[in-house]
Amino acid sequence: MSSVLTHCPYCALQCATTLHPVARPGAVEVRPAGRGGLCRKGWTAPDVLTVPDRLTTPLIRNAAGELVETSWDTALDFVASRIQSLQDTHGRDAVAVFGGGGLTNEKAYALGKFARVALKTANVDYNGRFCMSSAAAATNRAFGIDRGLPFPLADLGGAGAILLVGSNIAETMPPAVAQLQGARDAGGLLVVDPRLSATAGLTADDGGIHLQATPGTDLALVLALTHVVLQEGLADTAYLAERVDDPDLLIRSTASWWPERAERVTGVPAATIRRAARVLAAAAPVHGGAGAFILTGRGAEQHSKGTDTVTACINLALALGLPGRLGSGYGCITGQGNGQGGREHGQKADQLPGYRSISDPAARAHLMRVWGVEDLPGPGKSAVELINSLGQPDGPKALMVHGSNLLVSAPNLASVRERLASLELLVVTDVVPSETALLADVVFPVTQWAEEDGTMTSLEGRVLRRRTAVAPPGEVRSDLAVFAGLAERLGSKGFSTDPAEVFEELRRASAGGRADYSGITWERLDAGEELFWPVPHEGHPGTPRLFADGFPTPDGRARVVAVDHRPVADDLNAESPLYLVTGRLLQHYQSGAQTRRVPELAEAEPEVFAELHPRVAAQLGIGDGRPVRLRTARGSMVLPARVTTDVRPDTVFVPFHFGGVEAVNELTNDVLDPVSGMPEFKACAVEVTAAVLPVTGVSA
Ligand SMILES: Nc1nc2c(c(=O)[nH]1)N[C@H]1C(S)=C(S)[C@@H](COP(=O)(O)OP(=O)(O)OC[C@H]3O[C@@H](n4cnc5c(=O)[nH]c(N)nc54)[C@H](O)[C@@H]3O)O[C@H]1N2
Ligand SMILES: Nc1nc2c(c(=O)[nH]1)N[C@H]1C(S)=C(S)[C@@H](COP(=O)(O)OP(=O)(O)OC[C@H]3O[C@@H](n4cnc5c(=O)[nH]c(N)nc54)[C@H](O)[C@@H]3O)O[C@H]1N2
Ligand code: SF4
Ligand SMILES: [Mo]
Repeated sequence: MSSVLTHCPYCALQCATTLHPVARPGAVEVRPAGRGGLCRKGWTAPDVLTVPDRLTTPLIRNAAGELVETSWDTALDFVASRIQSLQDTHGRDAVAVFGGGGLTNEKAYALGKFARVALKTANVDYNGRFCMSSAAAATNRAFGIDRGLPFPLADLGGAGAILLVGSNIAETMPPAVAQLQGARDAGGLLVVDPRLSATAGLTADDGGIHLQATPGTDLALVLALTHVVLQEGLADTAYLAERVDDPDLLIRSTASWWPERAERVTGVPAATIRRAARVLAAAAPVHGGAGAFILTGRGAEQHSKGTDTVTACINLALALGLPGRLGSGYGCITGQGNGQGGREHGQKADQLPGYRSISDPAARAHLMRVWGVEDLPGPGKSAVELINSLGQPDGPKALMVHGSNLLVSAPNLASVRERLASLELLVVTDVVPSETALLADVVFPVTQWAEEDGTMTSLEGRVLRRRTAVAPPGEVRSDLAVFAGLAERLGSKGFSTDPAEVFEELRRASAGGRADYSGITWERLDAGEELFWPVPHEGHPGTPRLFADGFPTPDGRARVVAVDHRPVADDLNAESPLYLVTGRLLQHYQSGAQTRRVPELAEAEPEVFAELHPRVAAQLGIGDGRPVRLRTARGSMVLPARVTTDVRPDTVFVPFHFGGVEAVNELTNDVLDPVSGMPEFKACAVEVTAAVLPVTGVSA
């Protein structure tokens, strides 16, 4: 076998790799195929193909309560008959489907179609709701479209200033740090993070600015930055007059956020706020600068006000005249491998393929034609609402999970556990026995990246080919086989197990939609064409940059939405005087289901820990490595302290990649952003005490 050109399985950067054959069955060797190289996760990704506990046959729970091996036919027959009887008794919506942003476009599309056409249920949503949904909601309402980066990533390289709000790309997308170099050289890297993250650390040598704001106060900070821009006459008034619907609203909504007021809320000195605003403005095209970008990550977005915080960032970008200008703009740094494509083709509760709205009669009519059906369900519940409804009197009695490890990554796990336990049927499709799979009644084993063909859409809206390099082990099949096998048994036709066929159907389904893939073919991609959606016909070159000639809103202007600061929902109180903040480590990916199984990564970061400031450690009378107990309104856990001046004294940071008693989501708040349905993963009040227990991660 010769080498195969494909992409890394993990994050939305989708670094290009070549896979090379090795002697061991099912194994490959990886080499970088792009300019940026790979991070440690990318280098070690092949290990996941051959982990000792890889799922290789379907599993079914026997009378003794154990998961035992079974055949595909037995498992599919069982699941189909349970679905049938639950739907006969409780109605169509009694079955729910939960998808993932790591699935290929073909899998994600087939999942949404399976839910709407074969199950005829409204209850479908996915883990992207935990990820970039607040940015999606904000960009949809401001620009009329949601493509994470509406420009190629490489455009960042030429910028004179980049404001990163709650993004730690030095750990979460290491090869992308190269794109910050221009801004760093110009002293224009501005990072908002309550921690001196690896990314915030980059500002130190280069004259950039780390704005170490109190958790949950980005909205106030960005309102103040915008205030300074407007008050100091730094705004792009011609742009505002031409391209923005209501410039006065922008001025009114930021008028009361003078920097001294923001300093009291955020802890960032007023002088620093003024300096940051001036650095950013100086790089804007209106002042003849090299270009300026504002980028948001999960630190800004995973809050009950995440949509409004992103809106404030967009308003600041509009004030400076950035969106739609070559070499400038606003973007959201999408996270999951197919976080972008996964949100375009119908896994989302309110959405049909091509980023169409399920409530739009014309969109519904189009999909009914493509799918050959007479009716479609309406919008369903967003992820956390869906989870909270499981097993309730009016809620779903069965859940199918594809590509998410909810028992680690969903907020307020005590509640998630209770809801999953109340189900009559839990079906999990995965590549490894994740924490969630181990709870299932039926488990289907599926192909992963190097074992399958398909497409992924990167954070910049570029569609990429995933290619097969090795045969999957044992009885492993694609998620497509689960959908097709069940659809057939439920009496639905038109579900292919061939990803190339599914993509052809996706092209037709997306045609005319906002995310139009109809002009993309695997042949074009295989010929090396760089295609950014929309690509409305086969002769179309694709759309690397959006908004050059206007915004896809009714009048072509960007919408200003007035927003204001509000505190985190579960704010500090006498008993819980610190903020608990969660996030990522370089070595682990998401729930850790994959990376905790890679020896090199597991050795580098073997267990959960809590970063605490030395002042907090001194108050507790503890040293580095000693156990502390964290307690929030939802739960408590014991874990070792990592004492560091990198966190604010009012902040405790815990990574979320660990399961069981090490899962920080036992403590997080499942309160939602009212617009996006995003839970408040990033901040809640926590009580920290010295623990007397040994560090075994005991939860109580
Ligand atoms: N190594 C690694 N890389 C990944 C992933 C992974 O799991 N591991 N996952 C991928 C995915 S799906 C995603 S979504 C991306 C996420 O990528 P990022 O958004 O970069 O990741 P996080 O670590 O969740 O959050 C970023 C930063 O937000 C800070 N933060 C916490 N609270 C606040 C706040 O209130 N305000 C501000 N301004 N900052 C705050 C944290 O200290 C953290 O440094 O990464 C992708 N890449
Ligand atoms: N506290 C806290 N919690 C968080 C976050 C945070 O910052 N803090 N971040 C949130 C964010 S941004 C995200 S994206 C979520 C992610 O969290 P999850 O939704 O749990 O995502 P993963 O861990 O990537 O889970 C993917 C699962 O799918 C499996 N898998 C991989 N490929 C396939 C496939 O092709 N088919 C199928 N069926 N399975 C596959 C993997 O083995 C794994 O078990 O976590 C969220 N949770
Ligand atoms: S940055 Fe993301 S895509 Fe690139 S190698 Fe690392 S995990 Fe893979
Ligand atoms: Mo994410």
